Amino acid sequence: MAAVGAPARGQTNEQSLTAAPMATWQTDGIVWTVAYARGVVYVGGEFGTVRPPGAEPGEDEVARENFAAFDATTGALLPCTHSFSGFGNAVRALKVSPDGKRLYVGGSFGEVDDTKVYSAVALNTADCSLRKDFHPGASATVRAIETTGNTVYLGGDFTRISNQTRNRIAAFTPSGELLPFKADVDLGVSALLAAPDQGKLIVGGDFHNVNGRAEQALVALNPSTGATVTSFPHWLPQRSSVKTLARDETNFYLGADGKGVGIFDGRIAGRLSDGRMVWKDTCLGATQSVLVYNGILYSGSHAHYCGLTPGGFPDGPRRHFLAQSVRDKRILHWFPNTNEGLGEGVGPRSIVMAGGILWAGGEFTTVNGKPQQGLTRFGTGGRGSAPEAAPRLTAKSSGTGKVTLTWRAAWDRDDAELTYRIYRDGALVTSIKKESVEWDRPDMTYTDSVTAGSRHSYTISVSDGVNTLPKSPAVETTALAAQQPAGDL
Ligand SMILES: [Ca+2]
Repeated sequence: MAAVGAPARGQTNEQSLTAAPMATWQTDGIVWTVAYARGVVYVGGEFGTVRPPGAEPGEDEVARENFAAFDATTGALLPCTHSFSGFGNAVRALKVSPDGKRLYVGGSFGEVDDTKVYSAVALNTADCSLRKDFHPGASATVRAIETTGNTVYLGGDFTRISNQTRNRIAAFTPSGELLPFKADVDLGVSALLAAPDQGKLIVGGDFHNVNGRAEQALVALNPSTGATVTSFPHWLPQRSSVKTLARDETNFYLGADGKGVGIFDGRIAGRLSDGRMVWKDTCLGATQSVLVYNGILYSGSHAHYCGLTPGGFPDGPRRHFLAQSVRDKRILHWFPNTNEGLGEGVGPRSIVMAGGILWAGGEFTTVNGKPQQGLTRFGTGGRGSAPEAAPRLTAKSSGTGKVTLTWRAAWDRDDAELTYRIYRDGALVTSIKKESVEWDRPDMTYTDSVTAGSRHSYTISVSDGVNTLPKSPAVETTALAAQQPAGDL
C-alpha cells in the first residue's frame, strides 16, 4: 500500500503505516506525552475527561485527571487511573523502564490522588499502583524523563530536587535515591536520551550554557558524573531549542523548535559514537516529537516549508506529521494531518510506537479534516486513506474523430501512485497511472479516438488500488467531423 518505508516513491512496503486514523478515544484538553508498555498506552497532559471515538465534546465523557491508559491495539479505555492535580495541573513526561515494569511520571503537580508528591512519581505497570519509593520532590516542572536499567534521569525547570541543589537535571536510582550525578544547566531541559553503550546521556533543551561552557540547546554528558562529554558547536542557532530526542543503534535524532528569523526548526541526525552530524534538514515549522521505527524517522511538527529537503514541499499549509528515511532525510509519502488545535496551536506534541501502531497526542481537534481531539493513531493494514481532491474532466475535440480529455491529478495521503480510469459512454477506455503529492498535482491529458462527428459522454475515476472514488460528473462533447479538403467543391 503506502510508499512509507520504501527507498523511493513508487515502491511499496507491506509494513508501512497508513495515513487513515484508527478509532481512538479523545481528551478534552492537551496531551503532552504518550508512552507504551506491555500492550498499554499511557497518556499524560492537561485534561479532565476522556470520551469515546466519535463522541462530541461533552458527550459520554469519563473523568480522567491529566492521566489515562488505553489498550494499545483495541484502543479501549482501561481502568488504570490516577488523579494528578495541584501546581500546574499537568503531566508533561512519561517514560517506561526498559523492562516495562515501571512507568515514571513527571510534570507539574502536587498530589497524586490523596498522596502529596512534587512533580515526579512512578507507577507499577502490572497493577497501575503508585510506587511508594520514588518521590523525588522537584521544585519546578519535570519536562523530560529517561531511564536505563539502573538510573532514572529527570530534566526540567527545577533547581532543587530531593532537598538538594540540582540545576535542571538530576539522576536517581529506580527506588528514588538521588545519585551524585550533577550538571549545571542554565535553562530548561526538555529532552533526555540515554546512550549508556556509548558512555553518554544526551540532553536537549532551551539552554545556552552547561557546566560553565557555552552549549546551545544540546550537549552529551557522562551518565555517571554529569561532566560534559561532547559539545555540538554550531549545530543550533541561539533562538532554537531541542524539544525531542530519539535513537537507533548508531545514530541519534533531534527535533528543534526555533523562534524568530534565521532559526532552525527541523531535525538533525548525529552519530552516537563520535557526535558527528550525519544530516540536517532545513524544514521550517517547529518539531515537537520524533521517534525511529523500522528505518523511518517519524515526527510531529507543523512543517510548512521543506523545499530544500528531498521529497519536500514549498512554503504552504502546515503538515503536522512527517516520515523521513533515517539514511538520507528524504521525506516519504505519508501525510496524515491534524489541525493546530488548542494551547500554543502546534498540533501533535508526542508520538510513540505501540505494538506497531503509532499513537500521537497533542493539541489538535481534527485529524485528516474530521473532528478528533487530543489523540489519534495510525496502523498497518486496513484500506488506508482514500484519494483526495477528485478530478474533474474537461473534454474538447482536438481534430477529426479526436476528443482530448484534461484533468488535474488528485493526491493521496499514503499512496504516491494513483490510477485514473476514463469511461466513454460508461465503458472503460483507458487506465493511466501517475504519481502526485498534494503540492505537485500535474495536469493530465488523454486523447480518445472515436467516429468523426460522433457525440460522447466521459467520466473519470481515481483509485489508490484499494479505495476508488465515485466517477466524476459526465462531460459531453462531439468529435469533429471529417474536414473537407480545401478547394474540393
Ligand atoms: Ca491511499
